[in-house]
Amino acid sequence: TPKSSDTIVIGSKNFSENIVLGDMMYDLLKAKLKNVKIQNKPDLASTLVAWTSIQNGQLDIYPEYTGTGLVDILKKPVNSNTDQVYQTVKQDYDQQYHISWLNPIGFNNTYAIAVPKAIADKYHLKKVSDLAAVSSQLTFGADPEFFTRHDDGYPALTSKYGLNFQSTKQVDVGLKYEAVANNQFQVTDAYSTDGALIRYNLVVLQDDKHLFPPYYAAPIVRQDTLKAHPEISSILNELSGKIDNETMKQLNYQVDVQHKSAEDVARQFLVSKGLLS
Ligand code: PBE
Repeated sequence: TPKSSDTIVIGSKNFSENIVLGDMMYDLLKAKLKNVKIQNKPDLASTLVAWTSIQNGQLDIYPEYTGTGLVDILKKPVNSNTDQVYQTVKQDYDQQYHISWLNPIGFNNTYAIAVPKAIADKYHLKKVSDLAAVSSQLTFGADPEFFTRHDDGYPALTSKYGLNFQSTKQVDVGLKYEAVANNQFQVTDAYSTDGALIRYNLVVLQDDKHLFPPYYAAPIVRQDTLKAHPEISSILNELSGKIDNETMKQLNYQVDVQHKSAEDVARQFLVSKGLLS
């Protein structure tokens, strides 16, 4: 069902960081955009659901990542130049989809291939390419989206690095680290800003063949929504430059490891930065 046109709907994907960012955008717009109804739709099933929803107007805004836009949505080749990736997604979304990329928030949440420290030590793993010699003895586990992302997910990982895992396992994104800790699998796709990386003693292997592009987060907004409410740009661009990699990891840690609510973590952060009273 389409939303009513006088409501601005913010969405987020199904992991804590994206939910926290969506909550921040919701709080900021609710406080600063007067006389407009703002609705929050957190925890959508996947990138594809968020993307489909913003295209058809069920969502107005959600936090997206430059590399995801480049490779997963636009199907363009991987590029490691941060500015070029941002300029490409900004221009192509603008022209092809009438969706605007606002300014980058400041951190890069890249996919990363991770193993428990004990596994890294046992098999002498430092780089992803080190896995080639031992992958047939190991199980790879990931959230469902990683298996379906053709150019920056499992298919690309295994073909680019010549990996042939003994088996694979899919788990809910929120249960991944517990599953590694319980040895249900030994190799996984981490997100580089995951707070749980701190908690679970995992080693991130170096992406030595440059499979992954940069993934800087930014709000994306439908242009018809921006036209009706131009203040949205300046309000949401207040987040720009406020969250670096380490800060985002700490915020994720509060949600995923300390089990604080995403809403509280988002609001407390905005208040601490003077963006919300
Ligand atoms: N990421 C890295 C992905 C998942 C992990 C945050 C860039 C994304 O949501 O697009």
